[in-house]
Order: sequence, then C-alpha cells, then structure tokens
Amino acid sequence: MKPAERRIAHLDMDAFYASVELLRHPELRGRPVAIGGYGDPSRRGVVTTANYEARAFGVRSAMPMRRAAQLCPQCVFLPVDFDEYRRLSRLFKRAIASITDQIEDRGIDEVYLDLGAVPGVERARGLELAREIKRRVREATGLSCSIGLAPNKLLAKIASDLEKPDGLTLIEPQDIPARIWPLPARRINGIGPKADERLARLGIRTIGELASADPDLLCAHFGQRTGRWMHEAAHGRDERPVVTYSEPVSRSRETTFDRDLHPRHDWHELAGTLASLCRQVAADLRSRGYAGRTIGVKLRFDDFRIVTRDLSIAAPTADEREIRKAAFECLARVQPQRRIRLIGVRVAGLAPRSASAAPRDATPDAVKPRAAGAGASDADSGAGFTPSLFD
Ligand code: DCP
Ligand code: MG
Repeated sequence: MKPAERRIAHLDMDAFYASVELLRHPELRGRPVAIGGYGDPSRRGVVTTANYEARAFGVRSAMPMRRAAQLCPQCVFLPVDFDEYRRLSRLFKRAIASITDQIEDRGIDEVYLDLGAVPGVERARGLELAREIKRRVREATGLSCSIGLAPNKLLAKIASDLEKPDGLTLIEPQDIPARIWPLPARRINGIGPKADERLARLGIRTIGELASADPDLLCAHFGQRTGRWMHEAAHGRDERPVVTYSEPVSRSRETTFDRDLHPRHDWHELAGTLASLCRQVAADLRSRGYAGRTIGVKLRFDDFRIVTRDLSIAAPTADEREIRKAAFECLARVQPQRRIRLIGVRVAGLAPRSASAAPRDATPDAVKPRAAGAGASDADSGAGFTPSLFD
C-alpha cells in the first residue's frame, strides 16, 4: 500500500533582520536598507541581509558593507541587534504554535511544519491553512513570511523561495518537471557551492539534468551515499520526518576588527576581544541552560584564510573562566603569519546543565554583542541558520 502523502510546510521570514528593523524605523519603508556590523559602511563588516529594495541594486548577504555602499549609494545601513531579532523570532514561532506543535526549528527565521494532522488541512490542498499561518504570523509580529507547501521537506524548502517575498507556493509531485527541474541544482538544500561546481563540470546545471543523470555516474563522483541522495532529491523524493525537538549543537560569537590586528603589537586588543567573546558565550550558554565540553577559537587572517583550533575538557562547562582558559590555550596553538581580521570563539558538545551546577552563575545575563564589536555573532541551533562558525 502506498503511504498517504504528507503535507509539509517550510516557512521562512522575508528579509528577516531588515524587516525587523523596519518595524521600528517605519520612515525607512520603501528605501533600500542593509543590516550589518556597525551599520557604517566606511567601517569593517559584512551585510547580514538587505531588504528587497536594496537587493534590486545587487546588495546581498555576506557582501562587505563597503561594496554594498558602492552598489547602492543611497542605501541606509543599520547595525545588527540580535536580541531584537531573537525576540521577534520567538514571537513568530509562538504564533505558529497556536496552530500546530509539529514544528521543526531551523534557526532564527525558518521552520518546517508537519500539517498532516491539523484540522482543515484538506481544504484547498492545505493552502487555506497556510494562509491562516501567514495571517497569524503577521498579526503577532507585523512581518511577512513565505511558505512552501509540499509532500516533503526538500520540496517545501525549494517552494518557499519561489515566490518571495510574501509568497505561498504549493508543489505537488506532478509539478516537479515544470517547476523544479528548470531550477539550478544548488537550490537543493545540501548541494553547496563545491558540489555545484563539480556537477557543472559533469555538465549538470539544473535539477532536471541531475534527475536524468546516470545514478552510477553520480555515485562514482560523489560516493554511493551522496550520489544516491542526489538522484532521489532531484526526483523530489525525501522521507525525512519533521523533527520537533533538537538540542543546539553549539553556541558561538565572533567579531570582525575595525582594522586588521598585528598578532604581537596588538596583543592587548586581541586578548581583550577574545576574553569578551568568552564572556558573551558563557552568558549565552547559562541563560539557555547549556554547558559544553569542546571549546574552540577561529581566526580569519587578512588574506581571508581561516584557522581554527579546539580542545575538549573533562566535563561540560558554562563557566566564563574555564572557557577563557581553554580559548587562550587554543589561541596559543596558532602560529599567526599574518594580520588578524576576525576572531571567534565557540563552545560545542553541548548538554543541558544539571540542576546541581546552577548556583555560581544562575543569573541569566543579558547577552549583547560588544558595543564596540563589529558584532558578527551566531547562535547555532541544531539546525543552524547560518553556516557553522567553524566551516
Ligand atoms: N543572515 C546572516 N548571514 C547570512 C545570511 C543570513 O546573518 N549570510 C541572517 C540575516 C537574515 C537571516 O539570517 O535576515 C535569515 O536568513 P535568510 O537567508 O532567510 O535571509 P532573509 O530572511 O534576510 O531573506 P529572505 O527573504 O531571502 O529569506
Ligand atoms: Mg528569510
């Protein structure tokens, strides 16, 4: 017997950080706006996101702010405020939870939902319910989102991107040839720039070309597992369940310096920044009730090369001093050949903190990126909305 078709939604907020900023700067509506670093394009830092008006000028996530200002001189730049984005993130997720508890948290601005058991899902192939979800999200936050509806997570994720912003897209199996196959292969979540490049060398650029490629050829180039997965994905097949609970895997903070630091002459500033990042990560862990065993440091040099070092300690910790000690040990293991552009610290191997570990630092600290820091920071959930600090 064929299993019943599932009804999965992927919901992704539109231009999330920028849209949150526009809530409190309504006077900027209609103007190009980019969010990043200090909010000052003459200083260092990259764009985290831009609204659709700025994207029309070619401004994109991860682009240096300076470059964004060249592309769009009238663009308004604002600094990042993670606390506010997290607050709105909680609000929109709570609004969705009023409809279903089958929510897989994929980070700050996206979730998967399994709508199969929700009353009313049968109406209009689930579109009516999806419209209701969009309405509740807007009511709770004032923000728009895009939803993809499909029989599985893979197709739902592709679908949510097809009609952004404020989109609602239903993809059913019979739509795959017309709507999915013309798309570039990298639209499949899991095919990154490297795999995409290797596929291009095999003459495979679209999902359709991937679907018609010989699975043996894919396995020969990417290994059995990945090759087979690529073939299945290109045919829109994906059985992964919506996972409603996941522990975060790590917490991290990083900062881009205003100017590249000399590892010896600027030691004072370097060490001060690392200590401050350790303090932030420790506070972040404590306020969320986690401790971690693996502590790591990341450096980006002025040639953009990245070096990471980590070490594992005997027992999980959320203690600032312990984290700092380990982080400085990691730093000491790097032989810096060049000036340093960015420094980051991460605590991984997380476990919920036991109640007995609470007293010394039970007060949850407010976690704010350093006022002086460029403020690149990420909070890696199990799913991760940004690439891991250590990729
Ligand atoms: N983000 C980031 N660094 C990146 C990409 C994104 O800090 N390289 C942050 C800013 C985004 C948020 O994560 O607002 C969500 O990422 P999305 O990829 O969903 O991008 P947006 O929500 O901004 O835009 P879209 O409308 O395309 O979803
Ligand atoms: Mg988004």
